[in-house]
Amino acid sequence: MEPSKEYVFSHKGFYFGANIATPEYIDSLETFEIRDSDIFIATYPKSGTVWTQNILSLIFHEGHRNGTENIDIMERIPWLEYNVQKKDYSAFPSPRLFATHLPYYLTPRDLRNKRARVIYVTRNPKDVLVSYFHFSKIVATLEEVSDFNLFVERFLAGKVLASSWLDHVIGWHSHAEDFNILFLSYEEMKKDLRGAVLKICNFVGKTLSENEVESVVRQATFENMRKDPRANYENLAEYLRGQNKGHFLRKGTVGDWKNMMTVAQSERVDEVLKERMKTLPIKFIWDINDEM
Ligand code: PPS
Repeated sequence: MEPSKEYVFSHKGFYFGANIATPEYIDSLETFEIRDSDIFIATYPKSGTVWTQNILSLIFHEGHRNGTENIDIMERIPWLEYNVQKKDYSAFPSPRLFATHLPYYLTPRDLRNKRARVIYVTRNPKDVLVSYFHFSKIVATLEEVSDFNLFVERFLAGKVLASSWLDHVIGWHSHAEDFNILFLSYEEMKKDLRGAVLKICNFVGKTLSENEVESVVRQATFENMRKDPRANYENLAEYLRGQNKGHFLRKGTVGDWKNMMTVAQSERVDEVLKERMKTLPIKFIWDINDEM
């Protein structure tokens, strides 16, 4: 039941990727120097991180929007907690953009003092679980659990990289007042991408022309992101188990869990998550036809 130490280590109550972070580096982030203009995307894995990274990159980088610059979004929006990417962030021009899967309590102290901005994206946990299961098969830095039933139990027990989905989401929501934060959901982005792009622009204080907004929305659709090598992760071949195992941008839908979970598995997820989920100020969307 415990995740393999080959893939994760536990630090301060949270599972980190063994080959991509170290406890010392995580601890050093407490005093990471924050600029008021910094923008962080915070998520539990598989909730729409790269999608939101792509949107922010398109909003801020004209060269991405008009196709004149060929810079990977991981370069533009690095992962805060991964040493492998550690760069001299003090030399980055403002506004600096970061992504993170950190739980709220391990983020830089000044972020928890309402400095900078955070966009926190949630996705319904059944789709997260299914997406995570498939992702574990294609990424070499994650432990592959081929038995889906076992993966369901691992996920529900928080025995995966980034630990418990519920703790992550409840943690960020119940400490919202410590942060300057915008909450978004994967499902609302899916239902109204333009609306989500405008919400983000408004939150980060960026005014785009009508044409620029259209361009961001067009390039942030699943179909177009899948074709964009700057955004589809497929140039990260070194992290993949095998090119034919699947795509990072896999399905990009709401409700795909229904194609994977049995009724019993779905009920098991409900049973474990339901009570505490009721404490969240979120209406979860389980199917694309559900009303927001
Ligand atoms: S990660 O590894 O934690 O950074 O993964 P993350 O980016 O959070 O989530 C990956 C899922 O997001 C889907 N995705 C999209 N859906 C809709 N539209 C767009 N543009 C888009 N971009 C990424 C991606 O396909 C993964 O979901 P699944 O369900 O596996 O397809």
